[in-house]
Amino acid sequence: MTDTPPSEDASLLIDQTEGVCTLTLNRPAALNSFTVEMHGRLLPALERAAADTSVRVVVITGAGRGFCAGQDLNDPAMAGRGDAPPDVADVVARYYRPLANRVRSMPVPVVAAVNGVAAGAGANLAFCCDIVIAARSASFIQAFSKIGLVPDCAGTWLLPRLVGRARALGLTMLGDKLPAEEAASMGLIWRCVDDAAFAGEVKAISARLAKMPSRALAETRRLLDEATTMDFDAALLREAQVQGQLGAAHDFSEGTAAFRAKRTAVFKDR
Ligand code: T3D
Repeated sequence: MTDTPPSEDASLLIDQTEGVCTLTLNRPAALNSFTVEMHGRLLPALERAAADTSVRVVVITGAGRGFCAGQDLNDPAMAGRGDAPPDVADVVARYYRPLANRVRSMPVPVVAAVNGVAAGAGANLAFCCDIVIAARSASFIQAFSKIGLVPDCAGTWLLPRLVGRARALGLTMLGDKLPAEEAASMGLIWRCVDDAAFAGEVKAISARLAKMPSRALAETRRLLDEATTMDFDAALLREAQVQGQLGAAHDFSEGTAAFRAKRTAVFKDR
């Protein structure tokens, strides 16, 4: 497993330690909102993590007091040409759609460590992740309605599935700040932890996921997502197909051998 020292650049910090690749959005003065430059670093970093078999879990977090405030509304990409309005469709197609698809199809689990406010596409980036842990002082805002847009970065797909239509509409239409504790109690995120315990909890859960069978976890996510548009029997069929594939793979034989030998399994499939 190759550990690399933190690599620093303007808008994204990358650290790889013991199979955990931590990507820190790093524009704290603007609450880590997305510029073209930051998009240009995050997506390739995710691509590299997906291709690097020594990476077993990805953590996305933010520097400073925010997680991510969505699109940087001052970025040149938001300025139109002359009298023409900004090409918002292009920004979404070029950056947010590939980002949501990439996070959602990573071959390893992705943890959102929400250290502070997550707004607009920043909130939905977190909800794209598999496990969302938030500090108690963090909050989530579907800020889109306040600036005359609809939710993007997969918010329209994710929110009703996570919390149901009534809450999804309340959150997106009103655009109120939702404290992390309420987000956890309505099932929008996995867990809210005290600020003092936040870093330790993120570390513990990431280390735990890094030792788990990555391929089975990624297939679990895929089946859960697929099943939302399937009937009962079609979902049973997909379970059987994927179970058949995993049953023939290394991690299953290792897992069962380790169980019988009463030792810790060492998983390696991707
Ligand atoms: O092309 C497209 O636009 C399509 C894609 C859309 C995706 C989206 O994400 S749309 C939604 C964009 N995001 C927002 O509308 C959120 C805007 N921000 C806020 O509403 C508030 O900042 C927060 C509720 C997130 C936090 O409020 P608060 O009071 O804790 O902090 P603040 O004072 O507002 O912000 C601190 C600084 O960050 C401030 O800069 P300053 O005055 O200290 O120099 C503020 O301007 C800056 N900042 C916060 N969010 C953004 C931002 N700068 C640029 N863009 C932002 N989104």
